Amino acid sequence: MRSLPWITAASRPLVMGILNVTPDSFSDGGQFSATERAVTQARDMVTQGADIIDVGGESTRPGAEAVSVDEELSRVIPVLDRLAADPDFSTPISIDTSKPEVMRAAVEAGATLVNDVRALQAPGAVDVCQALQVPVCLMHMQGAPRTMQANPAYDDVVQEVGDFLRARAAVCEAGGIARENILLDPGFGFGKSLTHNLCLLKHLDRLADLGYPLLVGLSRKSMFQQLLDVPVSERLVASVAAAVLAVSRGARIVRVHDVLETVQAMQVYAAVEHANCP
Ligand code: 7PM
Repeated sequence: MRSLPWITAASRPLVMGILNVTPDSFSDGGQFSATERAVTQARDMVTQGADIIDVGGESTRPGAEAVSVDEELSRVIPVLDRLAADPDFSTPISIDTSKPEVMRAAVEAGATLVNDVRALQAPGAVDVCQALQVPVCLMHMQGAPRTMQANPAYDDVVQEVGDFLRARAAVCEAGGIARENILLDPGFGFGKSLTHNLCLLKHLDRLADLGYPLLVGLSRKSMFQQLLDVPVSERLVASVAAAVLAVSRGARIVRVHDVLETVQAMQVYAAVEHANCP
């Protein structure tokens, strides 16, 4: 994935499968089994139709503690090495990180897209991505993961998220990252109330109008807990519905846990979009 035309040219919105390589999701301990399980899950998601696999070793959940560079590397690099060594695995991989050291090592190990919830604001991150010549996803977050859901506040959430994303894209372009290599993401749930999330989804077309492909992550998020009062295990239907609403308003990539169901929904969406009607 040297640049992004294949995203805008794709016949349907693309589905990015979430691969968390954190002790939270692999609680039986041991790096070996965590790596094995992640590799198996990556293959399963590809079988289910995933277009991209997003590998992440840092938990960015609200309230989460920071992870060291070495710890993050020890989680994600073995997974990338295993997938790179598999001749049957050719699906593009993105690396979900904010650390320049992890970005570089992951791309050297085969990742072809950098997904950063901090929009390359870490010192050196823009330079590393410029040197690596990889596409980058710049996400909006208000505050920091540990505290961002305490009291999110905006005068006009759509305007402010758009202003931030436009400014970060400008910084990246000034730093030598090609405009064609920039994706934007409003960051659902990252320092946003339920109303903020709903307004961003309702007016996502205004963010699409910034002119960069949009990626969105709504899958299983706590906005559905607030809306429906259902646990994580019962948020599939809401997540798929939200993904369809997002692509209908211009999103080009949806980042999800439930790949099979979301791919089917995207096929229905694309069939309607492309229907030849007399
Ligand atoms: C707990 C709560 C664990 C929330 C993980 C999360 C996004 C992302 C994440 C997103 C992009 C999740 C989040 N969310 N990257 N990484 N966009 N680009 O639901 O919305 O996976 S972490």
